[in-house]
Amino acid sequence: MVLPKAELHLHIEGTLEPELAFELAERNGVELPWAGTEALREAYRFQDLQSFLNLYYELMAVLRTERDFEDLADAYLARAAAQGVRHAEIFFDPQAHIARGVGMGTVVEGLWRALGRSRETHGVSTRLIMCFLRDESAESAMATLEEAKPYLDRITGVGLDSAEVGHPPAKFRAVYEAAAALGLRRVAHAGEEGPPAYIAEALDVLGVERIDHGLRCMEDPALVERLVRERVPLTLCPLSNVRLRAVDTLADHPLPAMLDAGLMCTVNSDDPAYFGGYAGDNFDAVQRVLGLSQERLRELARNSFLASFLEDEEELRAR
Ligand code: ES4
Ligand code: ZN
Repeated sequence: MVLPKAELHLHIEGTLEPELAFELAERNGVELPWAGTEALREAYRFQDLQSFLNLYYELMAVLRTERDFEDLADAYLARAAAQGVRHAEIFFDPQAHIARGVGMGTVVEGLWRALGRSRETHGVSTRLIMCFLRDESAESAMATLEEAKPYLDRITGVGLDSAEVGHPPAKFRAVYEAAAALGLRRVAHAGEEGPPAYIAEALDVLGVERIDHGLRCMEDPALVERLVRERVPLTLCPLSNVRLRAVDTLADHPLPAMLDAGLMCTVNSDDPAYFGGYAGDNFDAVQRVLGLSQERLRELARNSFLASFLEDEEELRAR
């Protein structure tokens, strides 16, 4: 049986499969430096977060029109639904598009064409979370928040992603304060490649409600104790951690220890086109390789709804 689940850590640009990338390249007259889908898939051998991000930003060149973003989101939602996803909280990176001359309106309206009808077409409810690129300036993040103001009825929250090390959460204090004042929910990537201190800083300085990844909390027992006590959800992405070499192999993943410690873990896919699997594939992998019990898997699925931004009534319907 496929477990009903919510996906809470998913970059929509990271769902761009090579086949769709080539289709969009053709449609938009964009030249790609790979001979074909096979050659592109072979380029998906990453050393770390940065080597992945370089390819991830390069391939975005094929996303140009509202229809491109609609097609991207529709393809993701169909795949997610087939793997038991009933609710998806979807990240997007507006600065990466604005820098290429593709405006906030094109991105949000395009994504919304798919998201707005997703309950009917795919049986998946959705939320949109706008991420700031932490390797860009705080001023750029603030300008991006300003540009998003006409679309706030479609944007539930803000997040923080891209290259982590050297870009601590506190850099974005003012923009998160402004986002909170606008009624936006707050999450941030922390403790993927960055140190455990970034996790505490995201909670204390940015006021986030969830930590994306948070894997490296395990290096700091006092921090683990705090995360357990405060029931801070962590959106873990096991297959991503293997591909970006945050862990050596899936068998070395700390998920079982994290659950045993009492942490509120969820399992998600991050950038499924690049990391070899969607939400259900991540669940299957941790069951198979880490030997998680049915009870643990049900706990992970339950946590995903509890940690979501669904309202109570919607949450019950989704399950
Ligand atoms: C990302 Cl895995 C990961 N980490 C940080 N930023 C990202 N953007 C897309 N995927
Ligand atoms: Zn991520």
